[in-house]
Amino acid sequence: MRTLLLVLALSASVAAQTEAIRLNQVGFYPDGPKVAVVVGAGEVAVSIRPEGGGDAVWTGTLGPARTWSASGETVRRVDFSDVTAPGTYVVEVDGVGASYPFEVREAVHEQAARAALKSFYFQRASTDLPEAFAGPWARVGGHPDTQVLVHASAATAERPTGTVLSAPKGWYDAGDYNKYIVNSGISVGTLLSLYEWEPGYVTAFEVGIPESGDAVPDLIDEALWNVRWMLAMQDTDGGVYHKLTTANFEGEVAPDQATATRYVVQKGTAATLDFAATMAQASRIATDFPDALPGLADSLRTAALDAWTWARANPSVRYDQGALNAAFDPNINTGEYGDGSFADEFDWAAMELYLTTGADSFRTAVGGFPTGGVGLPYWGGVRELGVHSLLAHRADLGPEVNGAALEQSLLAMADRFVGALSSTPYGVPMGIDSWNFGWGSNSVAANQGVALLIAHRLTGDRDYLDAAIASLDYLLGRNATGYSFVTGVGDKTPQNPHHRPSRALTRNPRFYDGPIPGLIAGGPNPGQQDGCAGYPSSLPARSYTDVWCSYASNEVAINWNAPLVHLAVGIEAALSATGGPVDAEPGAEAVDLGLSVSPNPAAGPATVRFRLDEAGDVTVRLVDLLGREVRRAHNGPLAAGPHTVALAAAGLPAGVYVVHLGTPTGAASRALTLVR
Ligand code: G3I
Ligand code: 9MR
Repeated sequence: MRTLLLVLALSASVAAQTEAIRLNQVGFYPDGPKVAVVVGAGEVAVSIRPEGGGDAVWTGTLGPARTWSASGETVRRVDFSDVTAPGTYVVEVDGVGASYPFEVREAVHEQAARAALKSFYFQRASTDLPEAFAGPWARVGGHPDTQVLVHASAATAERPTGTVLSAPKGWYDAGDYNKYIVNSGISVGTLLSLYEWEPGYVTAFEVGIPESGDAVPDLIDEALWNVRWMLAMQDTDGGVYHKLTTANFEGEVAPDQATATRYVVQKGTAATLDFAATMAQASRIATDFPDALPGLADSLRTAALDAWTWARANPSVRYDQGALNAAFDPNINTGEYGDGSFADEFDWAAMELYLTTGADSFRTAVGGFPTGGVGLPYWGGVRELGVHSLLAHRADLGPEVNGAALEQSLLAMADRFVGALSSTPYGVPMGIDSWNFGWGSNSVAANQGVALLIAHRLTGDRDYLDAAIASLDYLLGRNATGYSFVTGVGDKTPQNPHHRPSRALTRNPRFYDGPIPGLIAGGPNPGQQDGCAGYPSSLPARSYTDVWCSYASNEVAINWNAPLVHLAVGIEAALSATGGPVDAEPGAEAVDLGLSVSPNPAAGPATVRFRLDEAGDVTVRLVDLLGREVRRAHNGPLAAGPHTVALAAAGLPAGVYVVHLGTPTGAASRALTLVR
């Protein structure tokens, strides 16, 4: 009997890990909501235990069974928000198993937020990414974009077909290497909006990019990388080219190997207005940094006004790739971002220009700003971006703008999302409307969270913030796929995103450290337009597959990552006790390649192996994504030959780190992902 009890006690503390328990794989705030969803269990007992065993710190019972038609699952929820003591825990469900370990602590999403913003650095075109900033994902630059041809569809007397333009920099749109103005607009706008709402926190938020430490916040520096490219996409008449693109998608190769001719193609009303809005907003923000960004605010404002003037004269020029290909060669077969309704683009541009210039003529030009109907933004529906800007500046609005009505409309939507926390099986806003699951559905979840954050900022009401956290919980694991959709963030994360730079790294004969971190996959999409084999289900909430070929569910894109940044950074900002990130020290250090690290130590030290060709002083350090040292495993002389060094990782927050090895003859780095 004693033996049996002992066995039971032991087995209780080593319950097998199961994917049937879905929860935010990163963790929870001490005073925040904490919910897990369990698939296929009865009304059984639940306990929260320290990782690695030990006495339960909380016990309870699973809630009532509920069926989600979007996933075809019957699930039960458990709310363990009463667990407030910082630590690393698992959820154990009787007869089901144990969850992935998760943390309870302040600033629990700070690393995830950093990774999400840093991913934009990894999307930069026209530049080397040195190891000092890119660690094991370093690469030589591609796409200088200094010899871009004017496509026949964009030809003018001043710039005839074949004219050579220079339009370097910018971010790659997604898993492909093209640069699209329409999608750039919403992405930059979403990031800049975060700065306008949270200037204090964002100013102190560093992510280890070449500009870190300058007088401009990293988020603004990063956005300007794309803005400076956008400026070059404006034709001399004020109109803006729809995109800078190859004729066809490039192969599965690294940027420097993707060398097909690049074109700027037809100007269009949507691109020109998205450009006008973005430049107007960026101009407003640039005035905060007159010394660091001399003259930029004026240049951006002029560009915005010229674009506005062009769009007013050309109010319905659609980018229709089929029509374009019927008329011009070479045919263009890359992403379309086609959109035939321009009222929302006019509104967005007018709202940003109104805020930036103070001139009421922009408002009257669109017949007055709408006062209701606030929904969620997406690349083809951008009015909300302007609404968010108006609300961010509501204290300065003139009587001609009905900010109160816009606020009420946004709050009405946010209230519905809050209602979803109790009314839906997973307790998340995502899926509240059936259209939520489409191509890039994770951006819907992220944008729901952003809307909730704005509601929280407007009212101070904690319910909105908790619902925004639920949206982040969805993205980081409390969903019907069991994935945390952000590369390198969580335990079960996308390994094969449709992302050419990551894909190309898998071909690196020396090593592969996993996909570039901080990128969010598109997510469940029952359209399954890629026709890939291997989708686990055709049900909306489960139509996701982590394979390269699944560009309809597993691609990444800047307009999906931008609301993730806004959501994760925004939550951290809202809950920051100090008004700034916990760790704000910038820094990065140059290194080369070449060592091995034991993968993903769940607990205990990581094992670092390397070989020295000659004796000398050696450092083995663990740094975070900013290049900041968080652990030092060795610092001193070592003999020539093979070495094994233990690197203590206990106590560090989960996330992506880099092991740096410094030797007299060279340096090396490898990724180390800590999961808990
Ligand atoms: O607007 C209709 C809606 O009326 C209809 O009810 C719904 C039902 O399917 O479809 C809606 O259209 C969808 C459209 O996006 C707008 O949301 C299309 O089905 C859907 O196929 C389309 O997907 C877009 C995809 O390109 C294909 O064009 C994605 O939004 C867009 O994010 C994606 O973008 C690509 C770029 O073209 C190229 N670079 C990568 C990027 C990400 O995959
Ligand atoms: O790689 C492309 C991806 O970036 C796009 O979002 C997607 C839809 O336009 O298309 C992908 O390219 C595929 C092409 O459309 C069809 N042949 C296979 C390509 C992926 O390898």
